[in-house]
Amino acid sequence: MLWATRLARAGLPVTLIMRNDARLQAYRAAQGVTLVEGEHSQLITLQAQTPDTDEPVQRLLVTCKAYDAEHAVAQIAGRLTPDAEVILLQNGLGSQQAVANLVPQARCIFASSTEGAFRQSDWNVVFAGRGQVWLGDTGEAPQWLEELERSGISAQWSPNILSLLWRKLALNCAINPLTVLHDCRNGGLLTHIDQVNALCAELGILLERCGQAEAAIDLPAQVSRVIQATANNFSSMHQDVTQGRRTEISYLLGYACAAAHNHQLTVPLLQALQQRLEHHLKLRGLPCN
Ligand code: KPL
Repeated sequence: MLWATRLARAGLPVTLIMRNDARLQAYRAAQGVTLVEGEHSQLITLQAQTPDTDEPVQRLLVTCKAYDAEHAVAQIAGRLTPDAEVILLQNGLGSQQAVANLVPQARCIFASSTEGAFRQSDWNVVFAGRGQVWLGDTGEAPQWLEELERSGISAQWSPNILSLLWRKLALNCAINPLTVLHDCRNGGLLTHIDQVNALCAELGILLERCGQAEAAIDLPAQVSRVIQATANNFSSMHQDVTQGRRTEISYLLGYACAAAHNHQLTVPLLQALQQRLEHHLKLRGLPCN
């Protein structure tokens, strides 16, 4: 919603693809999406449809959770034009590759964002923190990058997007599960910093083994900086668990442990963390994947 409202406000054509007909009807009743920026709020009306609409899609922005991405794209796959671009904004790793395998004819662009937003209610999004978006694949930057800038989305092309995604994954593995297990805000981890640093050391070895040595540089220092900068926030995984939602564990810790296994690397701390987290989720009746 944060992207759609800003693109539409800049005069670019945007269509929302809703999960199903019930969501489409709910959206129509709201008459648009409200974007809240500080004191200012604006109702923006966007075209909307369901996946089964018979209309070609040239550029698809996928913004759902990592575990929903493959299914969401599968519903649209038949509508993609031969020169389609699919921009993937999922957390962690694994879902992007699954989508790329599903639509090999499309240009799949991976993205990572530090922008902050939350939904105040359905169809009402609060722009909580300005940030940066990195997009990339192995090719040249597309022309439309300029359209993002024009819409107020600060975007940068990164030919090495995988390195950024690995680094973000490592950071999330070092912070998010511990905030759940210690039931604390990110800043609460300052009292468990030895545990965080030990995880960073293991993650650094894993990154190097996976050919991502650059993503391992100064990892403990960066993790520490992020903990301090977001000390008052609850991590996304902590929020998922408190609100009884499925977490993205398979695309974070699960992905890291599987990568270690594929490289015959033992990661006892990450494995123990994954087991403790799975146990914690099971006790709360939440899925472990
Ligand atoms: O990305 C985050 C998350 O919560 O998923 C951090 C950076 C840890 C901030 O909370």
